[in-house]
Amino acid sequence: MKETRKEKEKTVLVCYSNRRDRKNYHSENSLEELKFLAETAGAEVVKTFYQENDVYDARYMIGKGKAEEVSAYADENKISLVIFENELAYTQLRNLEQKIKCKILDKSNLILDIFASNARTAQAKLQVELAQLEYTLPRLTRQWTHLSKQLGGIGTKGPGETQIETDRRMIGKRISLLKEKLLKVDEQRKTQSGERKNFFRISLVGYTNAGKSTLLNTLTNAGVYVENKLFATLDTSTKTLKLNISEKGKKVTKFPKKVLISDTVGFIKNLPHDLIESFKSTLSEVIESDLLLHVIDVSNSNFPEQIEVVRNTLEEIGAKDKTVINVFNKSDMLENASFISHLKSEYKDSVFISAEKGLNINALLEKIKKELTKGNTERTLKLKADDHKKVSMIYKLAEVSKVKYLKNSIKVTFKTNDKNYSFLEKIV
Ligand SMILES: Nc1nc2c(ncn2[C@@H]2O[C@H](COP(=O)(O)OP(=O)(O)OP(=O)(O)O)[C@@H](O)[C@H]2O)c(=O)[nH]1
Ligand SMILES: [Mg+2]
Repeated sequence: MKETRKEKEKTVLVCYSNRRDRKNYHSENSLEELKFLAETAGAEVVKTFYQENDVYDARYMIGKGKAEEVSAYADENKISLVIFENELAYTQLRNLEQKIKCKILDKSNLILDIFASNARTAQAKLQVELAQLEYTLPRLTRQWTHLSKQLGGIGTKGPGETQIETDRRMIGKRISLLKEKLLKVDEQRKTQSGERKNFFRISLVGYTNAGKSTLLNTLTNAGVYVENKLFATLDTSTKTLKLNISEKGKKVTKFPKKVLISDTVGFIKNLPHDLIESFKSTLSEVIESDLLLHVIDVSNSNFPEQIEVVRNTLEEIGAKDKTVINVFNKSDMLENASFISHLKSEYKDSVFISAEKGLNINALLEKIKKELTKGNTERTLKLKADDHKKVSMIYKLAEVSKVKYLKNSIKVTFKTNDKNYSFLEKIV
């Protein structure tokens, strides 16, 4: 169940940016995203502080003067939460907490908090708890955590509530237990996905809020949860994609092979590494896919950077070499047609759609079909005369053109790719 918070926490956002330091360079666009994240978590953002400076302050991240300014503002305006775009080191956090008398979180804490309230299945809950504990362990001694039972709200859910007074050893034990449990869940998943091995598998990947779930619904009537919030989806849902769609006046190509399509968790810039690690089993669907649809929110002015983030995250999870179709979504929001043709020349293998309005979906399906039949060549197999089961297997995995019943055998001619052919060859 989603937690409903009665009163929104009055929140201030802080971002330090340094043009000379790649790790700490943040454009003002990052603040827009941080605001969206904070609001997704249920915060009311009342002010943002953006500081661009070439001198990095080891004690406070932002300069001492700026920290005092934030502190004074927080006092005057009864602010209960300050969120930093930058990842805070333990000493910076401690120094800031001495100056600013309210809860202080960084972006990773915030993302973990959103994951904690959006986790629905047992697996997602285990994964989030593990990531939270791994993140909390080296940062255990923060001052406000002693008060967090009374304070409640953003950043205090999950292990924060129950484990504050317990020592590192207890957390360490819990981490091992969670890892064991996840391993079991993963084993079950492997058995299930073993059964799916013979299907053509597609995964929807992309930046959070790009429209992945909306596209799954449009393609399959899946009825999955769609929301204008970040990280609405944390679990993988897999549906069958029907491609044998007849179009007026056109020859209908039959796709006997079953196609599965999965929606999964979105990515974001600086997604905490602990989260990626613990979500590996959810993300393994992506790794095992034959084709990725990279859904891009083309209405977001920041989409080129988002594309990079997604590509880098795919590389991090080991899905770098997958075949990808770039699906530029929300193109109903674009008014400039020349912009689309410019993008088409810049991004190869792309298609412009609106998942919500159902625009240009056929063009996307055509691209999928092309991938599906890529490498299909004609082949022949000879089976035993009574081996009808294997014949039906060939029908499942290939486009059969001829079946000849000979005296002691059946000769089947069909079109399929190398992967399916070697599988069929093995079972025959
Ligand atoms: N204008 C427009 N809005 C869209 C389109 N597709 C999706 N949206 C909206 O974008 C928001 C996010 O859609 P989702 O499908 O939940 O996005 P997602 O990629 O699954 O997001 P997460 O699961 O949170 O990572 C929702 O408010 C959708 O209604 C589109 O083609 N056009
Ligand atoms: Mg979604």
